[in-house]
Amino acid sequence: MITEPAEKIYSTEYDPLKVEETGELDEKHLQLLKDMGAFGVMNIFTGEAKVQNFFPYPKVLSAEEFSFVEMITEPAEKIYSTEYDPLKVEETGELDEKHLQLLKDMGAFGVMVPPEYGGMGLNNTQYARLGEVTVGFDLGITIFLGAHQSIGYKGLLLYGNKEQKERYLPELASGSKIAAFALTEPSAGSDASGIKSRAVLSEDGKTWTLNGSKIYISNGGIADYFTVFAQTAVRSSSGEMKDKVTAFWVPRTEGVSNGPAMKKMGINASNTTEVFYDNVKVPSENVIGQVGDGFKVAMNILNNGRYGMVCGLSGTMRRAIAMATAHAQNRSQFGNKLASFTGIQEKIAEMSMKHYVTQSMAYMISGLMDNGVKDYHLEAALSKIYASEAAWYVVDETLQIFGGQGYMREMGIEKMLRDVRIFRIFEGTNEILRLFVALTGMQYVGGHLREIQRAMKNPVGNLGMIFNEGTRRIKRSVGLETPDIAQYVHPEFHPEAQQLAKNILTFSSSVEHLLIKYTQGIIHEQMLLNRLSNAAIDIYTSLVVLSRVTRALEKNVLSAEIEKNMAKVICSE
Ligand code: MYA
Repeated sequence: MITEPAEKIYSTEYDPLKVEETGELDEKHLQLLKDMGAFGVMNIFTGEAKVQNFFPYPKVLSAEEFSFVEMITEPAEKIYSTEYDPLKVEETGELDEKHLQLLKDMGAFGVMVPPEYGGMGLNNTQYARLGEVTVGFDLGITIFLGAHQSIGYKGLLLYGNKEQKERYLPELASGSKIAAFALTEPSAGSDASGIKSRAVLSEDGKTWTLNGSKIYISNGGIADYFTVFAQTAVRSSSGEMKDKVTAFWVPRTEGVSNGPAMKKMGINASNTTEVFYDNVKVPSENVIGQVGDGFKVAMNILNNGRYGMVCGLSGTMRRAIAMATAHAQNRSQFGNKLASFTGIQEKIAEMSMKHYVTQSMAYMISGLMDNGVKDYHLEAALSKIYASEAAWYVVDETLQIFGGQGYMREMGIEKMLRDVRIFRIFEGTNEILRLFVALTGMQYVGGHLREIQRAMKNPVGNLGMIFNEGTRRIKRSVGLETPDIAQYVHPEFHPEAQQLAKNILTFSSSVEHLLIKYTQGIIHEQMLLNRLSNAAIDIYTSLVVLSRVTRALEKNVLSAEIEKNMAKVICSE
């Protein structure tokens, strides 16, 4: 439904060579993309919510796909629920041979690698399900596996050429070789483009010499291969040389070394070190993507990794809620089970709603990705922020429900709390991601406003556009132009859909108002940007939940009534 119009447009009327020459998309095609909702959640910034992007809620797995995942997750659940001791692994800081082998045997190192390269070839929705089921047991192991495949060799999967894939993916998918993602540097954390590592090409163009150091690298001490980002001199179109980031696939070879395992607050089953590159020779065929395109390569790997985190955190919350619920049903105080006290019931309800939202976000993104949507970076960032804060809340409340017992190490909840804390920091701190969401959305609106400004310079030629925009604004100012969300939503939720439509308009008016008031200076107004971002999260949350609950009610699934109650509260909150 989403990709069909795009295919039609691009296969019949679009001339890529012409667009390449002019260097920009013409008005008509830009508008077509907007109309088909290609800008996803970005549209809430202009008040033109392309709700059809989020409805119907993405198809769940087919029976065959589902049973395949169950077949894989069953041994994992068995292994981790019976024989695995996360506290012991945490103490030693590494997985024992037996458990490592079990993970290899079940194919856990190549979950999304296509079968022709030796992997399991799961689609994104299957991956989401697998992550959800397996991750709850030990987030440290998740980071070990995630740093390897979610970001470590993801560059090869997304941008690698045939030779690179054929040569490296099989050994990575089997787990006989381990990968790591090396972006962060001592002076470049959130400011990813500020990296100082440098690679210089030899005169014959065959070899790069790489120098620099990276910090906080997951799998840094055990990886056989690194996706490394370094500055390189690139000739710009005007002929001058400029520094641009390039991504390299670097084997552990002469000149590569690492520091000792860093002592961390949590995720101790994963290895984190500094990594040093000292005159490392990297063959030119090991560039990932194009020379100079490394920043985009990094960002797209991270967009992809952020979605994996949302799936994993959903699994963590699920496990915590199961523990809290079981405890509340068993533990008596003042002559009654904890579960009978409304104060405890309220806690578990709040935890369950946060889990419901997170899980809905995970499957919304995986569904969009499986449907071929490429632009999901805002959705991934919004969901990562939400999921990491929700998981912190849920695990903390679980510990609270367990009381003194929860504070003791042997329960494993304090470990979960320590483990989950990092998710608000890595793969983009929530602070930087909030700014990223607000600024990216505003850039989109800014472009829109600039188009109108341009049109005003030639009012006669652009009369249609100016008239349409004028009409839209007048209608909006008297409340006539609200996005028709209700048409997609189950009748039980029409009031919530109407409220959401109004919220989207209020939001987009605020965005426009701020842009007109501050113009480019808006980038320095972090307090305002944070508020916009929080509003965007709330709007997106409601959209996703309305979509999921509509499906639940239409299909009358077993949990429909509970989902309805949760969705009512989530939307009103
Ligand atoms: S790895 C380290 C993580 N580090 C980060 O995440 C760094 C955070 N910083 C940034 O993301 C960037 O520096 C920011 C932009 C956002 C601040 N998608 O001028 P710009 C484009 C697509 O804004 P800057 C770790 O933690 C942008 O449009 N494009 O750039 C390990 C522009 O394009 P153009 C993007 O101000 C954790 C250009 O780039 C994006 O310098 C281990 C420049 O933009 C984007 N997102 O900074 C975890 N951003 O030029 C293990 C920007 O065309 C995994 N752009 O206009 C666990 C997983 C669990 C899995 C479980 C399941 C099993």
